[in-house]
Amino acid sequence: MEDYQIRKFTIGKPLNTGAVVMEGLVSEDFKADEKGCFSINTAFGESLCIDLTSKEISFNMPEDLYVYGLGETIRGINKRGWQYFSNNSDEPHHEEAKRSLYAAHNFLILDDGKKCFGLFIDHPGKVDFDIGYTDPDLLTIRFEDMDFDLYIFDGKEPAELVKGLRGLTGRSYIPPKWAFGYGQSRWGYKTADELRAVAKGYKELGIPIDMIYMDIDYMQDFKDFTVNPERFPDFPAFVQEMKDQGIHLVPIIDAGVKMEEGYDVYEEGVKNDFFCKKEDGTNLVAAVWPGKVHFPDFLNSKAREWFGDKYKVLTDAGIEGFWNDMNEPAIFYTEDHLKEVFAEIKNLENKELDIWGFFQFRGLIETIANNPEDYKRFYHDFDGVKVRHDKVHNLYGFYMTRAAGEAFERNNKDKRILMFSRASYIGMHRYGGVWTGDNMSWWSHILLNIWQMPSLNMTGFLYSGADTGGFGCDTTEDLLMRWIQVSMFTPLFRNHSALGTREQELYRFKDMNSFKNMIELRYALIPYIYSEFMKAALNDGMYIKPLSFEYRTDKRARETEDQILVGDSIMIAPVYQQNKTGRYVYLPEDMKLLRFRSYNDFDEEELPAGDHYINANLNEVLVFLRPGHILPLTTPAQNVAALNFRDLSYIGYKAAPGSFTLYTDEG
Ligand code: MIG
Repeated sequence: MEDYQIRKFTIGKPLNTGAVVMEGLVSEDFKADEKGCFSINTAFGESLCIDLTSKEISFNMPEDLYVYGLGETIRGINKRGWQYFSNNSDEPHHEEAKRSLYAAHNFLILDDGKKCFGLFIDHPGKVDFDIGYTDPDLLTIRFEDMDFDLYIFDGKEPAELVKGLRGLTGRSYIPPKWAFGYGQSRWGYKTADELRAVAKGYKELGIPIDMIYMDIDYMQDFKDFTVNPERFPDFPAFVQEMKDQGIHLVPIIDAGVKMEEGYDVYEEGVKNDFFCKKEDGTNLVAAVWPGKVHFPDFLNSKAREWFGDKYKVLTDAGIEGFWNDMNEPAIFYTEDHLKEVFAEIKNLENKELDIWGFFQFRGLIETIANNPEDYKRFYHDFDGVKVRHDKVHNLYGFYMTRAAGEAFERNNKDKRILMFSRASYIGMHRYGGVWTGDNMSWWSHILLNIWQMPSLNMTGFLYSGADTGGFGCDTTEDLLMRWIQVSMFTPLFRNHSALGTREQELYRFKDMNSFKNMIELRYALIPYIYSEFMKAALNDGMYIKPLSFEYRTDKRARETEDQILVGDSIMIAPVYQQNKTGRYVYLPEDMKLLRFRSYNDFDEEELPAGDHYINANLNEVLVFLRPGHILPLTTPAQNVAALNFRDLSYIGYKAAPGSFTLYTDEG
């Protein structure tokens, strides 16, 4: 008997998105009144109203209600007080004014500290979550089409509702063990020699590293599944050379396929009708990195199988991990819209541009990328059903990653392959993780990273992390150090930055010794991190939790969103502001402070529950051990494969021996 119950309500005629794997759930009967409304009973009474006429779901939020969920979004852990759109967007400005990022994670938990329920809306189009934006006390969920499956989760605790979602949508993706190591990435590495130099930079200092990422410049003219032969003369040999140093190369794959005669992926796709089509049946012509592209129709299972098998080109060369990018899909422009824009510009050419003309003119150029109208110009063959893209927009990244995941199951049976994606939808968590996209080297984005992690964990995306050090803008040494002190606890730990920004490989900075200490500490913690991650994955739990999930009735704990629980044993309280050598920390119970300077240099101090100002110099990380718990540590090594998972040392706090269960496997 599970600790949760799930009820299903089918509204209209929803498409099967593939999010749900649980079988045998039948929709409950409901009867709408003459106005087209009906209500669903929840822990809060007959409280959830479905209005089929105005196409919305509403719920009156009591004053002390917390709203969790939505996975990868902006703003805090409690989502109350803003409006969020599930509308996967290539959005490089992760500002609090925005409404969408790259993902659609339509899961909410409503909790007043005593009772709770959860809901998952399985709808692949745009969904508007107005969580006290229009009316501070009202949750309103709006749709363009009233075709969706609504799942209600009943349980006593938020964690049970999370479990329910996983029971419904399947177990979380598990990466290879080496994917818990540290990775260096940068948009701009072009040649094998440049990648060798990165490896050397780390090796010379003895800083552990498991991965170096290959961004779009490894390809020949940005063509998927090609490797530039001049820059990588013998690619398989190079992959092996890196592996001999304990480093995995992880290439990027983009959604768009370059249109070019003689390019096999293009030609096969055209021949077999595997690309997305316009109303008139011709292939949509869009533009992304390679210039003009077609978009593979990942929603068509035959196209999916074909595209998935292409990853073999790289796995045959020894590659064991990938990141899928631009799969919202991002569109620089479509050929059709560009024509319209040029025609309108011609029109304006001989006119005097008054202020409105000027805005119109500027708007023409500004809106060519990711234009909402462009997403209505093409169609999918969703296994026999023709659907306009915007109706299933949020599935595209999921199905691209599914293509890869299903192919790995076929072609790389007994092996785990690293896979994470930019765009996602619930259900994709079975096939890969996510990274949180193009953040900035801003202090506020460290905090955003802290907020996103528990929310992503709620929606099943356990293997996740942010571009450490910040993607856009110039980083600084202190920002990178503080960010590492957060990312060293996230399963995906990758330093990544954009072309044209300050280089941020660790060996470029002054206090390399502290960087080395931090990375070594990560490696010393990997037996713990891996153990806690695996337990969360196998038990449908969470690896990173908000304090409120554990200390549910403690109002202060609920409102503390800049401290998070990592696994069962520890809480972290990162410093995320510049020029600070400490911070206030709220302890919901007595805890033992571990102030780490390195894996073997740390202070221990027992602290009573309550508020404390805790010092933390730039080279110090604050970890709080919970009573009755144990933190295992190993001796760091140059990569995960060389780590000792057996001879561990243990730090305990009021814990009996045996209060920690270590999980390990061959990875
Ligand atoms: O339009 O491949 O989010 O991580 O470095 C930019 C280049 C395309 C966006 C990804 C980023 C990556 C970049 N890509």
